[in-house]
Amino acid sequence: MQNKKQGLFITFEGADGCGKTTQLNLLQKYLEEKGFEIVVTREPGAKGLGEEIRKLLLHYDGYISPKCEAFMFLADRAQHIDTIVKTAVNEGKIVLCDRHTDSTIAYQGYGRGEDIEKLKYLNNLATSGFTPDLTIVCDVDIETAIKRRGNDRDRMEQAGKDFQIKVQNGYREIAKLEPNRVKIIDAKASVEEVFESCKKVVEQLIKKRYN
Ligand code: T5A
Repeated sequence: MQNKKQGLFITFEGADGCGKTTQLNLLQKYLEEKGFEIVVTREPGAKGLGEEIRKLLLHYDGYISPKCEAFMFLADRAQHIDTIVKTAVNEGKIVLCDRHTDSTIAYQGYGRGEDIEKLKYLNNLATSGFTPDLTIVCDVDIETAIKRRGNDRDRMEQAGKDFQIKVQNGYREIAKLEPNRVKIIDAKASVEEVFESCKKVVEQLIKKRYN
């Protein structure tokens, strides 16, 4: 069924609490049942050194400058792509990644106000140009996302509602600029309904790649 020579790299994105991790987990189960070999991973902090960077990014109890924050996400990404993602995709696996380059553009660029073109350049440097085949952005109004998130807030989630709105608008801009790769999914509906939309875009990609 799956051509062992060709894997896929699918990323999930969206503002905090949008429901992307739930969708990623459902997709993993769905694709495994179809016989695909799946690797689930995340940024920041897939494992090892990345986990240490994640602890600092999300729980460091002091000031982190916006540029330092950006470089820490990028450092994690460079390690993650080189040690986990590229290998798995080259082995023919489907990699499902919770957040990737678009998070840096949406959060550090649109959210924190860092220069977007420079961030794109740095993303490219960190990944050596290795780009997702598909990016699913779970789009939900920020009030709903905040409710879904609950009260336990990490350092990034403490940035506030206005910040999350900028992030969400950032994702919408990214999708406009790269409509072939980036698909916006309406994530306000029930988990099952949202999954139907995810499945649709993933099946289109799989059909193109493996049939
Ligand atoms: N970051 C990351 C950057 O600033 N720059 C970068 O370059 C990168 C890579 C990562 C933080 O780092 C930032 C972004 C983030 O702020 P994280 O711990 O990975 O932090 O947190 P999040 O990515 O925000 O992920 P979460 O797991 O907290 O939220 P999700 O994935 O959006 O949501 P999920 O699926 O866990 O669902 C949240 C709750 O909602 C429910 C779920 O059951 C769950 O309780 N839910 C729904 N309820 C009703 N209807 C639905 N359709 C629902 N879908 C989910």
